[in-house]
Amino acid sequence: MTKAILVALTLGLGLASPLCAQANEVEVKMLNTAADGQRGFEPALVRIRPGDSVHFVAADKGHSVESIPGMLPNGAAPFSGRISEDLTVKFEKPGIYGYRCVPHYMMGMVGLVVVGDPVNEASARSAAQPRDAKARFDQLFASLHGDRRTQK
Ligand SMILES: [Cu+2]
Repeated sequence: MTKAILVALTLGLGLASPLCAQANEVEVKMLNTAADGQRGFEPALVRIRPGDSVHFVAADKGHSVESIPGMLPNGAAPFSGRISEDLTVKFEKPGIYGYRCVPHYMMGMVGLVVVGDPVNEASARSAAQPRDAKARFDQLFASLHGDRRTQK
Protein backbone atom coordinates (compact mmCIF):
# COMPACT_ATOMS: atom_id res chain seq x y z
CA MET A 1 0.00 0.00 0.00
CA THR A 2 2.67 2.48 1.05
CA LYS A 3 4.81 1.42 -1.86
CA ALA A 4 1.95 2.01 -4.30
CA ILE A 5 1.44 5.52 -2.95
CA LEU A 6 5.15 6.26 -3.29
CA VAL A 7 5.12 5.06 -6.87
CA ALA A 8 2.10 7.23 -7.62
CA LEU A 9 3.78 10.23 -6.02
CA THR A 10 6.98 9.65 -7.96
CA LEU A 11 5.11 9.37 -11.24
CA GLY A 12 3.13 12.48 -10.45
CA LEU A 13 6.26 14.47 -9.71
CA GLY A 14 7.89 13.13 -12.82
CA LEU A 15 5.03 14.38 -14.96
CA ALA A 16 4.88 17.74 -13.24
CA SER A 17 8.59 18.50 -13.32
CA PRO A 18 8.79 20.01 -16.83
CA LEU A 19 6.22 22.61 -15.76
CA CYS A 20 7.79 23.57 -12.47
CA ALA A 21 11.44 22.95 -13.35
CA GLN A 22 13.63 25.64 -11.92
CA ALA A 23 14.68 28.35 -14.34
CA ASN A 24 18.36 28.44 -15.11
CA GLU A 25 20.78 31.28 -15.65
CA VAL A 26 23.75 31.02 -17.97
CA GLU A 27 26.70 33.40 -18.27
CA VAL A 28 28.01 35.00 -21.43
CA LYS A 29 31.20 37.03 -21.06
CA MET A 30 32.13 40.13 -23.06
CA LEU A 31 35.83 39.71 -23.82
CA ASN A 32 38.64 41.58 -25.54
CA THR A 33 40.10 38.23 -26.59
CA ALA A 34 37.61 35.43 -27.04
CA ALA A 35 38.45 31.87 -28.08
CA ASP A 36 39.01 32.85 -31.72
CA GLY A 37 41.45 35.61 -30.70
CA GLN A 38 39.03 38.44 -31.52
CA ARG A 39 36.81 40.60 -29.36
CA GLY A 40 33.71 38.63 -28.70
CA PHE A 41 31.01 37.09 -26.59
CA GLU A 42 31.82 33.78 -24.96
CA PRO A 43 30.07 31.51 -25.52
CA ALA A 44 28.66 33.30 -28.57
CA LEU A 45 25.92 30.69 -28.96
CA VAL A 46 23.83 29.52 -26.02
CA ARG A 47 20.77 27.31 -25.94
CA ILE A 48 18.30 27.78 -23.11
CA ARG A 49 14.67 27.01 -22.31
CA PRO A 50 11.82 29.52 -22.14
CA GLY A 51 11.95 31.21 -18.74
CA ASP A 52 15.74 30.92 -18.42
CA SER A 53 17.99 33.96 -18.17
CA VAL A 54 21.31 35.00 -19.64
CA HIS A 55 23.67 37.05 -17.51
CA PHE A 56 25.91 39.05 -19.83
CA VAL A 57 29.09 39.75 -17.87
CA ALA A 58 31.21 42.82 -18.59
CA ALA A 59 34.39 40.80 -17.98
CA ASP A 60 36.38 43.29 -20.08
CA LYS A 61 35.44 46.96 -20.34
CA GLY A 62 34.26 48.84 -23.40
CA HIS A 63 31.61 46.39 -24.59
CA SER A 64 27.83 46.30 -24.48
CA VAL A 65 24.95 44.05 -25.42
CA GLU A 66 21.90 45.00 -27.47
CA SER A 67 19.34 42.98 -29.42
CA ILE A 68 19.39 43.43 -33.20
CA PRO A 69 16.16 44.57 -34.88
CA GLY A 70 14.85 41.78 -37.13
CA MET A 71 16.56 39.07 -35.11
CA LEU A 72 13.93 38.55 -32.42
CA PRO A 73 10.89 36.26 -32.34
CA ASN A 74 7.59 38.02 -33.01
CA GLY A 75 6.43 39.99 -29.99
CA ALA A 76 9.67 39.57 -28.02
CA ALA A 77 10.90 42.65 -26.16
CA PRO A 78 14.19 44.17 -27.37
CA PHE A 79 16.97 44.54 -24.79
CA SER A 80 19.87 46.91 -24.40
CA GLY A 81 22.59 47.37 -21.79
CA ARG A 82 25.08 50.13 -21.06
CA ILE A 83 28.71 50.02 -22.10
CA SER A 84 30.97 48.24 -19.57
CA GLU A 85 27.98 47.04 -17.51
CA ASP A 86 26.47 43.61 -16.88
CA LEU A 87 22.98 42.88 -18.14
CA THR A 88 20.63 40.05 -17.22
CA VAL A 89 17.88 39.18 -19.68
CA LYS A 90 15.08 36.71 -19.05
CA PHE A 91 13.88 35.01 -22.23
CA GLU A 92 10.23 33.91 -22.35
CA LYS A 93 9.38 33.54 -26.03
CA PRO A 94 10.86 30.63 -27.98
CA GLY A 95 13.06 31.51 -30.93
CA ILE A 96 16.40 32.97 -31.96
CA TYR A 97 17.68 36.24 -30.52
CA GLY A 98 20.59 37.94 -32.28
CA TYR A 99 22.52 40.57 -30.34
CA ARG A 100 25.53 42.81 -30.78
CA CYS A 101 28.11 44.84 -28.95
CA VAL A 102 27.32 48.37 -30.11
CA PRO A 103 30.96 49.64 -30.31
CA HIS A 104 32.18 46.51 -32.14
CA TYR A 105 29.22 45.49 -34.29
CA MET A 106 31.10 46.47 -37.45
CA MET A 107 33.95 44.18 -36.36
CA GLY A 108 31.63 41.24 -35.93
CA MET A 109 31.13 41.19 -32.15
CA VAL A 110 27.74 39.46 -32.14
CA GLY A 111 26.06 36.43 -30.61
CA LEU A 112 22.97 34.26 -30.57
CA VAL A 113 20.64 33.05 -27.86
CA VAL A 114 18.42 30.15 -28.88
CA VAL A 115 15.37 29.73 -26.66
CA GLY A 116 13.68 26.38 -27.19
CA ASP A 117 12.86 25.91 -30.86
CA PRO A 118 14.47 28.36 -33.33
CA VAL A 119 11.09 29.23 -34.84
CA ASN A 120 12.23 32.49 -36.47
CA GLU A 121 15.50 31.16 -37.84
CA ALA A 122 14.81 32.02 -41.48
CA SER A 123 13.92 35.65 -40.80
CA ALA A 124 16.75 36.07 -38.28
CA ARG A 125 19.25 34.73 -40.82
CA SER A 126 18.06 37.11 -43.50
CA ALA A 127 18.41 40.27 -41.37
CA ALA A 128 20.78 42.80 -42.95
CA GLN A 129 24.23 42.91 -41.27
CA PRO A 130 27.61 44.59 -41.71
CA ARG A 131 29.99 42.19 -43.49
CA ASP A 132 31.97 40.97 -40.48
CA ALA A 133 28.84 40.52 -38.37
CA LYS A 134 27.26 38.52 -41.20
CA ALA A 135 30.33 36.28 -41.38
CA ARG A 136 30.20 35.62 -37.63
CA PHE A 137 26.47 34.92 -37.71
CA ASP A 138 26.99 32.49 -40.61
CA GLN A 139 29.42 30.55 -38.38
CA LEU A 140 27.01 30.57 -35.46
CA PHE A 141 24.04 29.42 -37.55
CA ALA A 142 26.20 26.65 -39.00
CA SER A 143 27.21 25.45 -35.53
CA LEU A 144 23.56 25.54 -34.49
CA HIS A 145 23.03 22.65 -36.88
CA GLY A 146 26.12 20.76 -35.80
CA ASP A 147 28.10 21.66 -38.90
CA ARG A 148 31.63 22.13 -37.58
CA ARG A 149 33.30 22.59 -40.96
CA THR A 150 32.91 26.36 -40.84
CA GLN A 151 34.09 26.58 -37.22
CA LYS A 152 37.65 27.66 -36.57
CU1 LIG B 1 32.62 45.06 -27.92
